[in-house]
Amino acid sequence: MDVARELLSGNVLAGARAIRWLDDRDRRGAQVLSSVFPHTGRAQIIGVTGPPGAGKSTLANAMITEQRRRGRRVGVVAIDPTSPFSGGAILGDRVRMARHTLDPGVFIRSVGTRGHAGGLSRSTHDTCLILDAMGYDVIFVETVGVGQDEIDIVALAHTTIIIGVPGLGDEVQAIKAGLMEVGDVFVINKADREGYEATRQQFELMLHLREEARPADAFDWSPPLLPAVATRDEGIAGIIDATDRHGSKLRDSGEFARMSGRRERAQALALMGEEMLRIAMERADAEVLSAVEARQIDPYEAARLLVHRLSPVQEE
Ligand SMILES: Nc1nc2c(ncn2[C@@H]2O[C@H](COP(=O)(O)OP(=O)(O)OP(=O)(O)O)[C@@H](O)[C@H]2O)c(=O)[nH]1
Ligand SMILES: [Mg+2]
Repeated sequence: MDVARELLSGNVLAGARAIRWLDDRDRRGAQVLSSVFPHTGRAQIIGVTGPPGAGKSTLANAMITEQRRRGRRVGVVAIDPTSPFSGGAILGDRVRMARHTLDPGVFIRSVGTRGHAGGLSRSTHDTCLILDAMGYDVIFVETVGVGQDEIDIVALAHTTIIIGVPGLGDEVQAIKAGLMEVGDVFVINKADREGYEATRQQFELMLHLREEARPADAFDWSPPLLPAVATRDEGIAGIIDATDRHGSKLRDSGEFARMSGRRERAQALALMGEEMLRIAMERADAEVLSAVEARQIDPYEAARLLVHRLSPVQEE
């Protein structure tokens, strides 16, 4: 099968194969990506992040339904940071999202690290490009947690939804530490729970402070703060209204294309870094390595010599 052509026409088997090749670093993956790349850059990538158990998957599930109602085809990338020892979370998500698995307008993939450094953001990026080429209008990227990895992954998204829940002081601190800056739409899920009002006030204060600190030349967007009860589908239409508004504003201002461009640039640099490391490791000078092994020179000196002795790389 002509994988590139098939996936452009939306064939999910072709899409899955391309993603697997890219994950496996099979050469055919890069070839497919290069033929479909001109057809990417259209999908709105929406990052969904928040602390463990906040209701990200339940909410994503409800948001898929709402996007489908609005006539859109939806891709979902669920990040599995525990892979290759994937725990119960993704399995639970599969069950939770089961109602969408028979819908040809929805394509759900989970990505793991496969043990490669930087693998998570690379696989996520590749998967998003393939889904984009397959013609999905919206791609949800769900990540667990609130650490630096999540912030990096979220940097991939055009629109970022940050989910908080009532009654967790530490979590609010964690969100404050980094995610407050990158969120475009804030949701307090489990609004049916006790402590909603106090959490809403905390978020409101943080958003207010962020507004005050916003540089005059920054993108003109004030992040809304919305309540939701994902398990009862409450507040979902309002969230999609907000991500739609954000998407339109990005497109109208030209920022959408600029963001996508910056993302590909960052990806190119990251791939260059990986490639250079691989090449350098392969060509490490044996003499220098023996010398350091025999303790004739120290590791710092060895590293300096190893870099120095690298020969220029010829294009293959
Ligand atoms: N009361 C209440 N429970 C909810 C709500 N949304 C989700 N839950 C429940 O919270 C639990 C966790 O929901 P998930 O959607 O798995 O949360 P998650 O953020 O995806 O969890 P991880 O992926 O494990 O981090 C489940 O038992 C949900 O049924 C809500 O709005 N109200
Ligand atoms: Mg989840």
